[in-house]
Amino acid sequence: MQAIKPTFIKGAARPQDFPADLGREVAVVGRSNSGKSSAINTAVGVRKLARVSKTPGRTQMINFFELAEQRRIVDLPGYGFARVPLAMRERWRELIEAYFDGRESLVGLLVTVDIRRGLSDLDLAMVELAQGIDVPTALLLTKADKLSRGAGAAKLRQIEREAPEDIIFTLFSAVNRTGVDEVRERLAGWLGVGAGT
Ligand SMILES: Nc1nc2c(ncn2[C@@H]2O[C@H](COP(=O)(O)OP(=O)(O)OP(=O)(O)O)[C@@H](O)[C@H]2O)c(=O)[nH]1
Ligand SMILES: [Mg+2]
Repeated sequence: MQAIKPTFIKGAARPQDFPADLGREVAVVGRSNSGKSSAINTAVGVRKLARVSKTPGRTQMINFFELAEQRRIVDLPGYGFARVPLAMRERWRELIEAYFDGRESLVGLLVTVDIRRGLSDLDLAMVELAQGIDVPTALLLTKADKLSRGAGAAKLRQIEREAPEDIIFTLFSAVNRTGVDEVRERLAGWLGVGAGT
């Protein structure tokens, strides 16, 4: 397979706008501001591929990126941002449900969780949703640089206790690059193509 430079394909606000459901695709989902876009950029090694924002709830569309021919990574809109109006939350749910409902090319899901905040009910619901359709799922405990090594390890153990048993964890930081190699290996395993440099 020909490796290409990771590129933005399109943002889709409606299921009709999703790119063709061919090949393989990995999705990244998580709370608003949990570091989805930063994780994608760090993992694929392109600094400004996905838009990073200090304001939570910016990414309202499903953004599709191509890593190689028919190999995609998908930035899903964040959830759990209290100030988002109810109608928008409803739209988010419909869009996410449409995405997970029969997306044949979906081969893996990364759920980003700010390690300082721990798991929310919505994080657990996403994990359940993915497991219910047999999509391999891993939790990315993001912003690990914000905690000391000891505090990070303690938080990791706590989250492990709260999470479903068969779930994989990676301690991650887009800032000090903790866990980057692990995430790249996981992506390569799922997509069958190398990510990042
Ligand atoms: N310290 C630290 N900050 C991070 C890390 N990852 C992301 N951030 C910061 O957290 C904020 C949100 O990051 P994004 O990557 O935009 O988060 P997101 O989950 O894509 O956010 P939405 O698209 O709004 O849902 C930004 O200010 C980032 O710079 C990290 O590993 N360490
Ligand atoms: Mg984002």
